[in-house]
Amino acid sequence: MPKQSLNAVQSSTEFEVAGGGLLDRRLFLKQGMIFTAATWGALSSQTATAELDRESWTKQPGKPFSNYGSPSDYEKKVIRWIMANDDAPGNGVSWTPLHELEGIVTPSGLHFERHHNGVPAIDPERHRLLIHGLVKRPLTFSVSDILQYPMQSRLCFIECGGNSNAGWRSEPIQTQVGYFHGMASCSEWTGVPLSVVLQEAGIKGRAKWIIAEGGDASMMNISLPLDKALDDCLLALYQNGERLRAENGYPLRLLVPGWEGVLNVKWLKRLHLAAKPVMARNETAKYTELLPSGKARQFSFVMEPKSVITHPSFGHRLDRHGLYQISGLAWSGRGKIAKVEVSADGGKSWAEAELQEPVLPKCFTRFRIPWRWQGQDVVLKSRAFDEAGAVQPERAELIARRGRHGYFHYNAIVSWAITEAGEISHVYL
Ligand SMILES: Nc1nc2c(c(=O)[nH]1)N[C@H]1C(S)=C(S)[C@@H](COP(=O)(O)O)O[C@H]1N2
Ligand SMILES: [Mo]
Repeated sequence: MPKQSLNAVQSSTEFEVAGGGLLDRRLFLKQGMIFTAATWGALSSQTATAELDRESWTKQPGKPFSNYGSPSDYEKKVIRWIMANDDAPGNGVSWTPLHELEGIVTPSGLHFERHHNGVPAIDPERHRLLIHGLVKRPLTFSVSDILQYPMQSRLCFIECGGNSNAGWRSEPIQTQVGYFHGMASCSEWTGVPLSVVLQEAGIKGRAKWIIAEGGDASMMNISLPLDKALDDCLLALYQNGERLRAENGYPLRLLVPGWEGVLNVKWLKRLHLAAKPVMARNETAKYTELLPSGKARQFSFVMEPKSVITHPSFGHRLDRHGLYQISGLAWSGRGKIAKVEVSADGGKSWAEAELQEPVLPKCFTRFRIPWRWQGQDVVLKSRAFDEAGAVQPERAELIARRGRHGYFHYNAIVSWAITEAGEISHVYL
């Protein structure tokens, strides 16, 4: 491995960002991940092998095999935070701890949950999916019927339309990224294209919508435009290689890539083809947005581009000066992330981050950029651009467009202020 001295790297590729330390993605592009300890400064300490050899785990046989693995005992603090109704504990949310995770895949046990009336204990042998309404042949499928069709996998995010809604508050919420933006998770989903089973039922010409209904005690239903159903929706059976988790829709859920979470009906039991939307609770009273004009925006399905720096972020503390790797997540319901820019001076100047492969449509994308902190006050921000040309807005722009009475679809730029002491808070800038 070629040794890069810090000064050589610095003089050839870094540039100063006004007041904000040094940000430069070319450090990564040119040298790849070939950073030596010298590049980063002394982050490691020398541990004598003899010392390690005295640890108990090197002396006794370890635990036997397990039929199903679980995280290390030292990682038990990495959990979903639950916010549920005291009187109806199955109604609420649990959040993905995005600030504790890396890469783009959400471990299945940490996928966020949004249930309206708890997690049903569905016996897959007895579950059925009915397709009826404006079809030539109403059909009923068992789960084993659906398992026989050719399948496809795709990595994609699911994000609740209510994710990040704390951003609408007049004061910036002080909480970890996961409990602010963690109603979004990303998995590899495998299942049967919805178009295949719809074609088998035969779609009548007047059909324009599909009313999808879940088999839980909330009987949640929602209207999905037929065009989207035929485009890229899946009847998902597997999540990250194993059958769906009960919380995420076992044995069958609808996957509606890039569109708001509520359309991804879990425990799917019915698809009713219709000429018009059903005007369900979740597309009238909820998941609509009151605009400054006094009119409400309805059927605002697509999740607009969003990004957030997860490291460093609220709850972390910078305890040394020197090089850091800023890391974060970006995603867009319109397609691939085209670019993420990072600012270390509150948005005066921006540098382009490296996008880690794979960069997939409607999927979490990990961005990274090296940054040198010299101990000054800084404000870190990231902004996402997608391939459809949409750009993540500043908060003031979003409010100018949408007003102050919003609750859903908040996707403004997030700012982290870092003090000289290395403390991080959420600010509006
Ligand atoms: N049957 C049913 N489907 C449902 C829900 C529900 O309560 N019941 N919640 C919806 C909402 S609002 C969201 S955001 C997503 C959440 O999916 P997840 O719990 O797998 O993260 O599921 C949707 N599908
Ligand atoms: Mo949701």
